[in-house]
Amino acid sequence: MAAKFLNGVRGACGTSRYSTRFEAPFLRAAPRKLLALIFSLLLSSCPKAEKTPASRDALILGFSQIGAESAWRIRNTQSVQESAKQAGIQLLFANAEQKQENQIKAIRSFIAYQVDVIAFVPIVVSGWDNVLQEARKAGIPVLVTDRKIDADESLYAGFIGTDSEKEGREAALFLLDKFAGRRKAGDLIRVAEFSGTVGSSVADGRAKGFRDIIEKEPEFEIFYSKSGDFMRSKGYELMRTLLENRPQIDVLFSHNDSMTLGAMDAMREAGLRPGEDIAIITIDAQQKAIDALKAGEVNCVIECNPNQGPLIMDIAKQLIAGGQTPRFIHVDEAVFREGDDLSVLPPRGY
Ligand code: GYE
Repeated sequence: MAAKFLNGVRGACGTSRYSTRFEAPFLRAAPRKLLALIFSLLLSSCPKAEKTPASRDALILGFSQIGAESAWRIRNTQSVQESAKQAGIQLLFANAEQKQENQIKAIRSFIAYQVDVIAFVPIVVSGWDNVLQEARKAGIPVLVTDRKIDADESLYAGFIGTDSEKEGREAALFLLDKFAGRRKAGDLIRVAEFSGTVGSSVADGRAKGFRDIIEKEPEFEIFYSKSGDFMRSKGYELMRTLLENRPQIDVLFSHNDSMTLGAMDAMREAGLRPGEDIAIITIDAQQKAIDALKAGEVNCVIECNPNQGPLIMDIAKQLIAGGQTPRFIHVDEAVFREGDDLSVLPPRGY
C-alpha cells in the first residue's frame, strides 16, 4: 500500500522523486486523513499542484485538469477551485500540462489515496478504459467534465460539459444567414477552419456540427482545415502561413478565441481587416472576443461556458449521498452576433 501510494504520488507529480524501495510501514495502517495530509504535502511539491482548505470531514475530490492553454481553461480551473471551496469539498488538483499520461498518473494517485470522487477533463476521447476500470474496482465514482470520452458508459458516473456539436451548428447557421446575398448570386464562399486539439471531443464535435449544415450548401467550400491546438501562437502561425499565398479567404471558422486572436494579429500584419475582409466566427466568448465583436473585428461569438464548477460539486455530493444523478448535463450556452445589443452583457470573467 505504501509503495503504491507513493507511486501514485510520484505519478501525480510526473516525477520519480520517490524510490519504490521506500517503505513506510506506518502508512499501511495510516487513517485516510493522515494520508490526505501526506498526499497534500507531497502533491504540493508538484509543479502547479493546488489544494483547497476544507473542514475536517470534507468530501475529497481529485480533479485532473489538462492544462492552461487558453483563457477559457484558466477560468474553468478557477470555477472548479472556487466551487470546491464554497462547497466545503477538499480538492486535490493536478495539472497535466497537456499530457494524457500525466492525467492517467494523477487519476491513479487519486485512487491510491482513496478520494471520494474523481473528476477529470479528458484531453482526448480515447485511452481511458484501463484507468477507469481501476477506479471502478476501487469503488470510486468518476465524473467526466468539459470534454467527452469514447468509453463504456458504465465506467463513469456522468458527464458535465459543453455541447460542441451544437456550437458547430450555430457557427454554420450564422454563416448561412450572413452570406445569404452572396449565396443567391451563386458566389463560392471559401472557409478556412482552425480546429482544436486533434482527438478531442470538442474539436471533433465542432467540426461535425459545422459540416452537418455547411456541407449541404454547395456555395460553401471548406478549402482549409488545420489544428491550432486551441493556442493563440498556433492560430497566428496558421494564418500567417495561409496568407503567404494570398488565397481567397471569405470566412475563418475558429474552434476557440485564443486561436482567433492569434489569427487576427496575422491578418492585420498582412494589411487585412478582421471581420471585414475576412468574416470570423469564434467559440468560447472570452472578454477579448466580445470586445472584438463590439468593435466589428469579429462577426459571431459562440459561448462555451467554462463555469462548470458548481454543477461538478453538486453532482459529486449527490453521488456520495447515493442519489440518482443525470448521465449527461450540457451547460447553458448563448450565441452573440454582430448587431446584437451587447451593452447589457456582464463582464465575462475570462
Ligand atoms: O473551447 C478551449 C479550451 O474543452 C471546451 O478547450 C474546451 C476547449 C475550449 O482550450 O478554449
